[in-house]
Amino acid sequence: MTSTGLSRRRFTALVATTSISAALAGCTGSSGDAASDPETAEAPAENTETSDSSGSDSGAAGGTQNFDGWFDDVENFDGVVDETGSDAVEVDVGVEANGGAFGFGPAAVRVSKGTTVTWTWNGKGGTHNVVHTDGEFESELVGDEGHTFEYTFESAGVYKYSCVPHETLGMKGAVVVE
Ligand SMILES: [Cu+2]
Repeated sequence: MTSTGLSRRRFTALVATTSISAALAGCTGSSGDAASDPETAEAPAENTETSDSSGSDSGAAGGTQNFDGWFDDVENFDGVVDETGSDAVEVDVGVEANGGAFGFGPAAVRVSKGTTVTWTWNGKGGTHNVVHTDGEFESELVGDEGHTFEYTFESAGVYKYSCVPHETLGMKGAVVVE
């Protein structure tokens, strides 16, 4: 029985080594095993970023989400930017809006479950933060250009957030996760 145990162990070791090198090959972008790359496979490059017909064509519930008035006083809210299918989504902090550099750009994005959203400060408008209304995430309060904060959205839902110092001016945002 000892020999069986041994060879089994060697087999396992061999498999482990093989999958590691396969993974490495995938990372370096060698085109050999592209078929199994989920990132390229699942990105159908749909360009709906600036679709402004959000009201008319989608009869689906939430097609014309008003976020319970969350965006009523947000000058730069221009519908929900569809980023579903992207696994990395960026939002600018401090875009020109709401009487100064007090906007999130875009104010509202729709992403797929598991997406990491990265907020990047552009250095304008003083200090900002990114604070979820229900406390699931909260960034530092900073003004440095290039500062980033990221959060990975694992559950479906609507996540409203704001920059606390400028919330009353309309510096508010939302991430819709589906
Ligand atoms: Cu702010």
